[in-house]
Amino acid sequence: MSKSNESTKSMTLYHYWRSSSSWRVRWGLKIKGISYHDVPVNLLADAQKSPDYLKVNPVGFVPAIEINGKCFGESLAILEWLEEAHPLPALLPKDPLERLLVRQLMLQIACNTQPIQNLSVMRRHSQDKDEQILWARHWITAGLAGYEQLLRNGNPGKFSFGDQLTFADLCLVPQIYNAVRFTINTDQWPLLHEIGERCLALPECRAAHPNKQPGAQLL
Ligand SMILES: N[C@@H](CCC(=O)N[C@@H](CS)C(=O)NCC(=O)O)C(=O)O
Repeated sequence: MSKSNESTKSMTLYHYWRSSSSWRVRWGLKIKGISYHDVPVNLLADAQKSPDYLKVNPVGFVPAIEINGKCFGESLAILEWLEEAHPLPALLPKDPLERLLVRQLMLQIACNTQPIQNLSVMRRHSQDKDEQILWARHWITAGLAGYEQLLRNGNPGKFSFGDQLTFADLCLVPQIYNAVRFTINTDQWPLLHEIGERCLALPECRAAHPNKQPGAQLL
């Protein structure tokens, strides 16, 4: 692998406007001030499983990023690369135990919540739309309730970790958006709800918002 802090000559982000994993990466890129070319991948048309897209990401998920001609998937791996290659502004605290706490929050969303409610899992669970919605609501509710408890036990401030915006918030806000899509009332979790509102006021978060993306259909 080449030096992590090499200048990034060209970057292309393959993403879907309403994908929460895509929003994490868009937001991270905007915080770090990195511009990229957009390639929208329409999940509703199953474009993520097309032969052309599978050459970009063989596991058939968005997002994926092409950096200097090489393609990579997995939103958290991309964010970790971003932090190493472009350290400022920092999205992780310095202290290892504090990093552990932030990563625990991040993974509560990215491992324990989002994967169970993504499109392919919902479709595999049931072909019936109402069943799919019940399934998604169940797992999002469990995931966010857990996040709220982790916040209570942790160190919440303006954001999920004190007053520093971190990877945890980059995962939380898109998941809140998904919760709202599935008509879950997020003010039952006051800490994460307020953090989410605060994040949505940040320009980089808004610029990465689904409605601002190419291919967005305002429903
Ligand atoms: N672990 C992957 C998950 C990516 C993922 O689940 N992406 C969703 C959209 S948020 C997707 O591509 N779904 C398509 C499908 O389920 O077929 C990551 O973090 O990048």
